[in-house]
Order: sequence, then C-alpha cells, then structure tokens
Amino acid sequence: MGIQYRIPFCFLSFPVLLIVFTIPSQHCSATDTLTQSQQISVGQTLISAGQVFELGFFIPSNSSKQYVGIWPKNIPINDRKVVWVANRENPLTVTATDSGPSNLTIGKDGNLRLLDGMNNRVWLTNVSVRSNNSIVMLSDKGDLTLVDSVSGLTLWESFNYPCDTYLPGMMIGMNTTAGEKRFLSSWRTEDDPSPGEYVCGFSVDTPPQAFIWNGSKPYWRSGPWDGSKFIGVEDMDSGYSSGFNLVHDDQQGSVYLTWHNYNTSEIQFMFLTPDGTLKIMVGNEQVKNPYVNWMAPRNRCDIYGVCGPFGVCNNNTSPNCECLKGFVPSSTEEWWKGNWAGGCVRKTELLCEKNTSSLASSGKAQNDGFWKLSSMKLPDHYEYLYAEDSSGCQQWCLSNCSCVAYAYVTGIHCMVWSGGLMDIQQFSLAGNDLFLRLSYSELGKDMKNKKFFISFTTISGVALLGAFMYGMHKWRANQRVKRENMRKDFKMVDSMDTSELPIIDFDKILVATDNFSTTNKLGEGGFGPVYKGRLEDGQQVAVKRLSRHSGQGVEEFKNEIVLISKLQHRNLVRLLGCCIEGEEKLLVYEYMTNKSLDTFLFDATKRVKLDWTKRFHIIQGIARGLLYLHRDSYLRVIHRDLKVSNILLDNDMNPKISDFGLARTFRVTQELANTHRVMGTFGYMSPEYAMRGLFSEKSDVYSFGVLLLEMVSGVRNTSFHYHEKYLSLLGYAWELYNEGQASDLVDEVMVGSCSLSEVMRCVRIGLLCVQDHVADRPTMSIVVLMLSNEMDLPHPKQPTFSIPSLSDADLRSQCNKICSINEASLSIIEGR
Ligand SMILES: *[C@@H]1O[C@H](CO)[C@@H](O)[C@H](O)[C@H]1NC(C)=O
Ligand SMILES: *[C@@H]1O[C@H](CO)[C@@H](O)[C@H](O)[C@H]1NC(C)=O
Ligand SMILES: *[C@@H]1O[C@H](CO)[C@@H](O)[C@H](O)[C@H]1NC(C)=O
Ligand SMILES: *[C@@H]1O[C@H](CO)[C@@H](O)[C@H](O)[C@H]1NC(C)=O
Ligand SMILES: *[C@@H]1O[C@H](CO)[C@@H](O)[C@H](O)[C@H]1NC(C)=O
Ligand SMILES: *[C@@H]1O[C@H](CO)[C@@H](O)[C@H](O)[C@H]1NC(C)=O
Ligand SMILES: *[C@@H]1O[C@H](CO)[C@@H](O)[C@H](O)[C@H]1NC(C)=O
Ligand SMILES: *[C@@H]1O[C@H](CO)[C@@H](O)[C@H](O)[C@H]1NC(C)=O
Ligand SMILES: *[C@@H]1O[C@H](CO)[C@@H](O)[C@H](O)[C@H]1NC(C)=O
Ligand SMILES: *[C@@H]1O[C@H](CO)[C@@H](O)[C@H](O)[C@H]1NC(C)=O
Ligand SMILES: *[C@@H]1O[C@H](CO)[C@@H](O)[C@H](O)[C@H]1NC(C)=O
Ligand SMILES: CC(=O)N[C@H]1CO[C@H](CO)[C@@H](O)[C@@H]1O
Repeated sequence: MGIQYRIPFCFLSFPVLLIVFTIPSQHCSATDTLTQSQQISVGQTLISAGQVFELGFFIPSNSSKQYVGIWPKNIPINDRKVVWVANRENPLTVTATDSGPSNLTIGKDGNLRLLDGMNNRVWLTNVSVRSNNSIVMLSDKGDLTLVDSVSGLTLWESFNYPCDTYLPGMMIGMNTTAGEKRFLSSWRTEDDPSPGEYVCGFSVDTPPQAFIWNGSKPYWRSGPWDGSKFIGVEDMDSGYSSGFNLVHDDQQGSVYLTWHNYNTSEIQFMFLTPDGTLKIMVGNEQVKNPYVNWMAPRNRCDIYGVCGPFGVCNNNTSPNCECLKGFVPSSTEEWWKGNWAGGCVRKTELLCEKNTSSLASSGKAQNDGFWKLSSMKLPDHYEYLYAEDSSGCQQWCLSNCSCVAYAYVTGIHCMVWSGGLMDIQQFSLAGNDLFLRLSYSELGKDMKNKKFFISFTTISGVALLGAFMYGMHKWRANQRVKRENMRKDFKMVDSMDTSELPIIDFDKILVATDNFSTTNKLGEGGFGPVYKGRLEDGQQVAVKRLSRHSGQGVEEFKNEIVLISKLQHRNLVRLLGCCIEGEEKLLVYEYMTNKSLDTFLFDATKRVKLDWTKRFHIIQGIARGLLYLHRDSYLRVIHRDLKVSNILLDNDMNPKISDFGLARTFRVTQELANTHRVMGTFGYMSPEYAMRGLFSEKSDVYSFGVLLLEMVSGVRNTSFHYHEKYLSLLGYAWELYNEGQASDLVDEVMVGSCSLSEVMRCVRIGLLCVQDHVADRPTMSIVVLMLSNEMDLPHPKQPTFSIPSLSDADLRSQCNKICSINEASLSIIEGR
C-alpha cells in the first residue's frame, strides 16, 4: 500500500477500463455549492472549486437504473470511477415514462434529499439541522458536506459513509465502544452499485490487521500493523512515503486508517472491486488515465488460508502448498489432489504434551525447541505480549505448552500463537522470522540430514540467484554463512541486534567532514558537536560526534542508537549509520536542508515564509511523529525534550522530530515513571515533570501544547514579556481564549493567510494539552483526531501557570534544588 515500491510494478501500470457510464448531456451549474433555493436535476452537476471532483446523476452501462454519485472530474469518461454513490440501494428507474425529472435538493428540514419524478424521497441525509439555513458543498478531496451556514458546523459528510472507495483525507475503520463501523463494501457487479459480497475493514486484534471478507469468511489479510506498515503485505513501503497511518486504541477497540496524499498533482484512490480485489489507482493531471499502482490479493497465495492450518504457501513453487517442517498432510490423498484446505498435522508429539507419568518411566527426554523460518507472512490469530527482547518471548512460549510458535517483530514486540497456524506465506523479499515449536527429535533429525538439507536449499535457492549474480567464490562463502546461520538457528540463537544499521568507517567520516573542520560545524548538542558532511556517494549527512569527556553521554549514545535504528517514521529524523572506533562514537543522520523550525519561526524575516498552511502541515506532522513514538511503534518512547529547535525541516518543509537521546522505552503497563535526573528544557516541561520528576506520554503532550501555541503566536514561551500581568505565553493564551479574544494571539505575519477556525481550534487544542492535571490532557491519538477535525473539543480549564504565584521563575528555583539541570548543556543543536 503506498507509492514507493521495492518491486517495479510495470506489469500493472497500464490504464484500465473502469466503470463506463453515461451522464446525460451536460449544462453544468459549475459551482461547488448548493443552497436551499437551488436544485440539481438530471444533467446538472456540482463541481468542486479546484475542478477535481464532480457530483451528479449517472447511469451505469448496461443498466436502466439511475444514481447520484461523485467521480473525479478530470479523468476521461471512459476511465472514470464513481467514488461514492448516494442512493446505492435505492436506484431511480429511468425507463418509467410517467415520472418527471428527479431532483437533488435541500429540504425544508435542512437535509439534502433525492426526489424521484413522483416526488418520492429516495435518499436523504437524515440529520437534525438546528438552523433553517444549510448548504451543501463538494470539496476538492471529494467530500460532500452538509453545512449549517449559521453555526458553520459540518452536520453530515459523505466521507463518513464510504461505499467501495477510500479517498485520501477519509478515515475508515471502527470504534467498538461507539458501535461505529466505516468499512468499504464492494459493488455487486460493475453495473450495480448496490452492496456486493466483499467488505474491507479491520479486525480488533492487537495490533490490528486489515481484512477483505467474502461474506463472513476472511478472503485476504494484511498482517498486523507494526507502526509503519502492515507486515503481511510484501510490497508495502516502510519508508512512510505511502501516507498511511493507523490510529488505534486497543482498550476502546477503535482502529482508524488515515491516508494523506503528499502529492497534490496526483489523484489517488483505493477501491474494492466487485470480485474482492483491493486496488489503489493513481491518476494525474498530465496523464489523466488512472493506472493500478497496487492491488491485493495478487496471487493464489494471498488468498486467506489456501494451504490450511500448518500449511505454507509459496507462489514460486509448484504446487504452491507445503506442510511446515515437522508436519505432514492431514489427508495425503486430498493433499495430492490439490485440496489443501485440510492442512497439516504434527508428526511427532511435543514433549510437553506427553503423558508425564509414562515419560518418567522411559527416562531421558530432550526438551522441545524452535525452528526458524525466515521471510514469512506471519500466521493469523496471534496474541500480542510485551517482552523486552526475543529471548523473553521465546521463554514465554517455551513455558506454555499451548504455544506453538512465536515471533519477535521490530515495532510490535512479541507475538505468540496457539492452535492451528493459519494463512502463512513464504515471501521472497520481505517477511519476518517465525519460530516454530518442534519436538527435539524433529529438530535432531535435521542434524543427521543436514548435509542433504543444505545442498537441497542451495540448489533451489542460493544456486539460482547467487551463482549467477556473484560467481562461484561468493557462492561458497554464502554456503559457509548459511551453514553458520543454520547452526545458530539450531541453537536457538536469535540476536536482535542493530545489524540493519550500517556501520560507517571512521576514515570515511573524516573525509566527509573535512577532518571535522569548524566550517562544517552545524552546532553543539547536549552530547557533543554536530557536523555537516558529504559521503562518498554525494549524500549530505549530519554527523553527531559524542564528546569524549561526557561520561553519561555514552549511555545516552547507546540508547539513541538502538532506539533510532528501530524507529522509522516520515516525521522522525532518520539515522543512516553509526561509527564506533576506539574513543570515537558517531551517529550519522540524514541532512535536513531547511535546518530547525526555530530558525524560521523566531526569525524576523524568515517567519514570513511560514504561512498558516505550512505551519498547520508542520503541526500535523509533529503530532503524527509523536503519536508514532507513543503508541504505534510499540516501543512506547517518550521524547522528553520536544521543542521547536528539535524539529528539523526537510526540503519540502516536512517536519522531522530529532534528538532521541533522552528517550526511554517503556513497558506497556507502566503508566508513570520516576526519574532521578530531570532533563529537558524550561518552558516545555510539564509541572509534574519539572517539580517531581514524573514523566509519561502526557509530559510530551504538554510540550506539544506549548509548541502549538508558539506556532500560532510566533512567540517563544520562555521569552514572553508581552504584558506584566501574564507570566508566560500559556497564561496569556488562556486569558485571551477565556475572553473570546483568542484571535489576538495569532502571529500578525500570517493573519491574512490563515483559516481562523483552524487556528482557533489549534489554540484550544494547545490549551487542552497544557492542562495541569495529567488526566485532563488528551493523548496524542486524540490530538491527531482533534487536529483532523474529527471530533468536538472540550473546554480547557484554567491552568495554574497563569496564576502569578507559580511562575516559570519559581519553577526554576524549585527545580534547581532537587535536580541537577544545566540549561546550557541542554540547548540542543540549532540546525543540522
Ligand atoms: C453489457 O451486457 C452484455 C450482455 O449482458 C455484455 O455482453 C456486455 O459486455 C455488457 N457491457 C458492458 C460494458 O459491461
Ligand atoms: C426538478 O426540477 C425541475 C427543473 O428545475 C422541475 O421542473 C421539476 O418539477 C423538479 N422536480 C421535482 C420532483 O421537484
Ligand atoms: C432517520 O433517522 C431516524 C433516527 O435515527 C430513524 O428513526 C429514521 O428511520 C430515519 N429515516 C430515514 C428515512 O432513514
Ligand atoms: C430563517 O428563519 C429566520 C427567522 O426565523 C427568517 O428570518 C429567515 O428568513 C429564515 N431563512 C430561511 C432561509 O428560511
Ligand atoms: C470511540 O467511542 C468512544 C465512545 O463514544 C469515545 O469516547 C472515543 O473517543 C471514540 N474513539 C475514537 C478514536 O473515536
Ligand atoms: C465467496 O463466498 C461464496 C459463498 O460462500 C463462494 O461461493 C465463493 O466461491 C467465494 N468467492 C471466492 C472468490 O472465494
Ligand atoms: C507527483 O506526481 C507527479 C505526477 O505523477 C510526478 O511527476 C511527481 O514526481 C510527483 N512528485 C513527487 C514528490 O512524488
Ligand atoms: C506468482 O506466480 C505466478 C505463476 O508462477 C506468476 O505469474 C506471478 O507473477 C507470481 N506473482 C508474484 C506476485 O510473484
Ligand atoms: C498416563 O500414563 C499412565 C501410565 O502409563 C496411565 O495410567 C494414565 O492413564 C495416563 N494418563 C493419561 C492422561 O493418558
Ligand atoms: C497458555 O497459553 C494459552 C493460550 O495463549 C492461554 O490461554 C493460557 O492462559 C496460557 N497458560 C499460562 C499458564 O500462561
Ligand atoms: C585530514 O587529516 C589527515 C591526517 O591528519 C590529512 O592527511 C588529510 O589531508 C586531512 N584532510 C583534509 C581534508 O584536511
Ligand atoms: C521555506 C524555505 O525556505 N524552503 C527552502 C527549503 O530548502 C530548499 C532547499 O534548500 C529551498 O529550495 C527552499 O526554498
């Protein structure tokens, strides 16, 4: 799912014929708004302001039924796809000669309704409209909204009622607590928009997965979300350029997928075809013909559970199904006929399943072990556990006889299985390691047959690829490595190290940074200086050099290296490599051309470049990055030093959170942690953290709130001297908000460019984030929803920081007594 793929999808990149339909001769009304006195009749359309989407009547080819729908305007008619249908279950009949023209109007009750020729109501928005003045608008995102023009509130929107198509900007998913479900449902046939056999949505597993169901049976499964991608989708991009994000709250049973289109010159949409295939189509202004960029299921192995329990599917072998090691077909006859649904059964009973009293008599018994299977689509019906590392996961599995397999996945942690292993696939590129529990004798057999086993795998796997590509010498080396790996696997050694992270030679870094010349120095961070560099291949990088004399820095360095190498998100700065040579410890990051956010925001001339659209984009990016750290990465990282100068900007002004030196990982159950060393930056520290050293995700939420208010006002919280009555920006903001004057807070350089309602929303969210009590602050997942305008906002309470007795200065003096803070050492890197 996404834009960048590792495999070129050339074979899919041809224009496809979509639903052909007819629109009666057009005399367009060419407006994006429908008011109470207007109507849309057959032949008239509503067109979004940017000419991107169009709403009107259409008749599918080969059909005599008429519908009202939305389609992308600038795609040629023959390739058009109707992305939303209002009356998919109640079509208008066009053959009836006695009926007059049908109309789409806003009724007396303020609802949008569709009337047939006999004045019967065929479809209606059915919401309560308080005022007597509502209007309907079609946005450039393809969202049809019913707006109360008195209060300005959106009362109804088509994005909340998806049909078979998912458009960027929409949220699909579910909230079990609220009983809400927004899933895609296919058309019955190409010519019939009524709901068909297939539905695409999410399960409430932890972590959640996406499914396509055929009726009530699973038909395709994405595998769990690891914080950046669905790991069972072989070609899903992990680089976050896909624009997808999954926001989930396992307690509430809510899962929502969001999709952001980063390239506005392209139209993208995902839809579920009548035969149950999920496709992402991409079209753009120039080419216009949309083409399929991604689809699922792609082959037979993608179909849910083709090989039955304990069977594994491989698209590159014939037959596709095989039993897992140590298993045999449950019915050999059926299996050879190609009826694999029965699956496989275990050959040798596990030790833990054996009758222990008979065992005692037989004497020596060897314990069960694990067999490693690489590049797998992990099975369904997993159970998620928190485990520090892979060995903890293994220990748990070994200690529970019903555990048949485990996997330890970066971004998820420990997953265990009991019962039958369903829907396993052998991938050729991506995939994860699955550790399958087998009896000692099954593992032992392989010791004897190992020679045979190796030559077999090398002939089929390594020989074909390896020999051609690397030649004979490399091939031998490969064999040696493979044998080495196999021995390791057998001993159940599984090193969760940072081997994915490239090690860069110190000499290369010397060359890249001109021997750490002062002209290349970008700034001084908490742990040492940061240099700009250029690697051999021309890539620009930022090199952070750990100060040799910093005793505590070494721990932080290790912490950062392990953390950052595991954390990947488009709104986090990426670690490209590291170097540890003797005394030297260095981190190599991607270089951010536009330096840090404070170089814009607090600069008299450059701040003008940050109009509201850019600021809001940055705010949303930071929120997404922080949400990833807190929840989606499954590591539960608390940044602890979020501030404007720790936000870096790339070429396109996308924000990237930097500096994880202070971050800590948490057990999922741990709510608050106590720390002896309070670190952070004044003005951004929550009261409970600064004064008592207590920190939780909500401390980051506090910092985010401060940052949000700084973005709106363009004023530093700490340097706030606006009025002697107000001791900080936060107090000032609350005062203005309370008096209904919050618009005075807005940075004057963007007053003209901003959407006041959006800015006001941000002020309110900012104030909610800086509430005194931890429980009053929203979580980042709620903040993300609040920012996307998806929920109503509560009213913030007065925070104590606006009461003069508890000023920043007091806080500082109090803090100096209990904690050793050196503010200078923490003013971190200004621009890399
Ligand atoms: C219309 O229906 C006929 C007969 O059912 C079929 O042959 C033809 O392919 C259909 N056309 C389209 C565009 O679906
Ligand atoms: C729909 O609009 C047309 C033209 O504006 C009008 O003649 C017709 O009576 C309307 N039909 C209904 C059912 O209101
Ligand atoms: C409108 O909503 C109300 C309450 O939710 C429901 O009772 C009624 O049947 C709905 N009407 C239509 C036409 O769907
Ligand atoms: C709405 O109601 C107000 C007062 O009740 C009235 O003055 C106004 O004309 C009405 N507007 C519409 C569009 O019906
Ligand atoms: C889910 O619904 C519950 C109850 O209505 C609500 O409190 C919660 O905020 C919802 N969660 C999301 C993510 O929408
Ligand atoms: C979908 O389910 C129906 C009813 O169980 C079945 O007949 C059909 O073959 C299934 N489709 C696919 C593609 O498996
Ligand atoms: C955006 O889409 C256009 C048209 O497909 C393409 O030429 C351009 O490279 C894309 N830009 C980015 C940043 O991906
Ligand atoms: C699966 O195998 C079929 C037949 O060997 C091949 O045509 C197809 O390209 C393969 N699909 C993938 C995704 O590898
Ligand atoms: C276990 O073995 C003992 C002796 O062989 C036998 O008496 C007992 O019934 C067995 N228990 C089970 C649960 O099979
Ligand atoms: C063993 O695992 C099963 C299935 O996950 C679980 O129901 C059971 O409680 C576990 N037993 C123990 C002792 O943890
Ligand atoms: C870096 O230092 C080495 C040895 O001190 C020297 O040979 C080399 O020329 C220097 N390189 C640059 C770019 O200054
Ligand atoms: C707003 C702004 O200054 N953006 C700059 C970011 O960096 C790129 C590359 O240096 C410039 O082209 C942009 O103008």
